[in-house]
Amino acid sequence: MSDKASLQIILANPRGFCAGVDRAIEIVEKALEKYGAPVYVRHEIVHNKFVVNRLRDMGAVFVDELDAVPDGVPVIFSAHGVPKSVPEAAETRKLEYLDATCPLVSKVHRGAERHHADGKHILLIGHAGHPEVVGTMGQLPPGSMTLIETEEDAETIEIAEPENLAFVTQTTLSLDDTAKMIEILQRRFPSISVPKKEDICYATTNRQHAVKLIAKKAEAILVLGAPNSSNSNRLVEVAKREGCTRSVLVERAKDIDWSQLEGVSNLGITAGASAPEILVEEVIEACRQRFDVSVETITLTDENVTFKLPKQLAS
Ligand code: 10D
Ligand code: SF4
Repeated sequence: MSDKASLQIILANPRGFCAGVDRAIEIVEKALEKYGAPVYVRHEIVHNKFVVNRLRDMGAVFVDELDAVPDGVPVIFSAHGVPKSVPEAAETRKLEYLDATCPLVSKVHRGAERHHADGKHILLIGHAGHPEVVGTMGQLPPGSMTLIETEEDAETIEIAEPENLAFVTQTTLSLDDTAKMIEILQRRFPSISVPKKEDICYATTNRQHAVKLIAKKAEAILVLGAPNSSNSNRLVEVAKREGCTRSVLVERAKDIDWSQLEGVSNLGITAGASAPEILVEEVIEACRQRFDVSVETITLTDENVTFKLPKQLAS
């Protein structure tokens, strides 16, 4: 008989890497093989220090802006997307660049361009300052888009030509919050163009639905993810709102405040789209050191999405 307390771990499935993150990381790895180190990457390729440090050890150099990339070396744009001015500047400097923007983010960019070509003003639902929002805004001339961050923004925004309006969203938002904002916009601007399917991606959608399932059973939830990862933060919020108030974001096992788990016998675990599975395994191992652990997985759905590599790297 073990003298450790028992702990039932409930794993959410799907969790962790999405197809856009897999592709972005593979682009850096393949670029290092093709060109040799150093390969420059503008912004964290995905919002996870573990991923970034591993690629840095392989020869990737991470910089905030293109200005920091020396002439003559290849540069990769992160999965979150970039304003049009960035590839334009790379072309002017004759830099070889690879675009690791997730195809589902690029799809939002093209949607915004279509609305603009149709003469519409665009509302972008998203979080100010997030690189995806900066990238999406930067697809069009200044003034073409207005950012909506909250329900209050949706209630109060004044639009010059309300009959000529469309919206797009960041891909990693809370499904529930976004639905509320869209409802307000549709009430206030009945002729707003509504897409067939909103822009929140399949991975964000599945991870939020899956964390809701484990939140029903777990007394506490650990969400593996980085503080600057939008989709990971949304998982914590969703879990809390579903009733699991002891839900926290952790970057790695060493960040767990074990005192917060005192008395917990059912612990949910999930991971944001940029958090590698090895970090989930590390947390389970850390739990095994302290508890008599059993592991159960709750599956919402199995994902089978993959994206092609850019043509420069396709073998
Ligand atoms: O902050 P975030 O959720 O947008 O990005 P992260 O790198 O954490 O996850 C991947 C999601 C991307 C690239 C946006 F679609
Ligand atoms: Fe693409 Fe969605 Fe993953 Fe973002 S979270 S990289 S949009 S699949």
